[in-house]
Amino acid sequence: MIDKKLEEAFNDQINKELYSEYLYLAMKVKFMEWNLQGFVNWFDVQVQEEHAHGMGMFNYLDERGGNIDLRAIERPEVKGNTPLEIFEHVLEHEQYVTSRINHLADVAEEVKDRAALHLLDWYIKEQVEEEANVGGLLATLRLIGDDKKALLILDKDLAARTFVQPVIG
Ligand code: OFO
Repeated sequence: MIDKKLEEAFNDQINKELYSEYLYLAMKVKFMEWNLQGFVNWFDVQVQEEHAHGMGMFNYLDERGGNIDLRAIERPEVKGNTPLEIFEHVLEHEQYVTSRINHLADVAEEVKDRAALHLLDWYIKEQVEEEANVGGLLATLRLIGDDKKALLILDKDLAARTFVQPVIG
């Protein structure tokens, strides 16, 4: 059994994780247009991670006997016309997601659901990693500035990123 208020908060967050998947897919399209294949790969991995985050909560709600309520996914709007501006948007989005995960943990605390808090610890740590990763990339992009050669070297590096199915919880 899961508290109705917490069930609602989980359903809302499933939608936000799937929106993140959709947003990163839209950002990937921008990098496809610029033929920056390493960045395209980076977003491919990000898309899979967001899907895994959403499904982690989907499966958890099911396991706890909650009702899964899938909602419409908003049309993604990519802000920015350069790699730097797009990554500024990525960081802003991840900071927003962190605030929503914290809100979810607040609700779990309010209804004294220790099991949910245990699961949410994983998501809280994951958000620290997400923000650190994106923040690092953003710092590199700021350093690169208008240097196209350096951008292509970074693009090559990003081609090496691989998706590892996370063990959530
Ligand atoms: Fe699911 O971590 Fe990004 O949004």
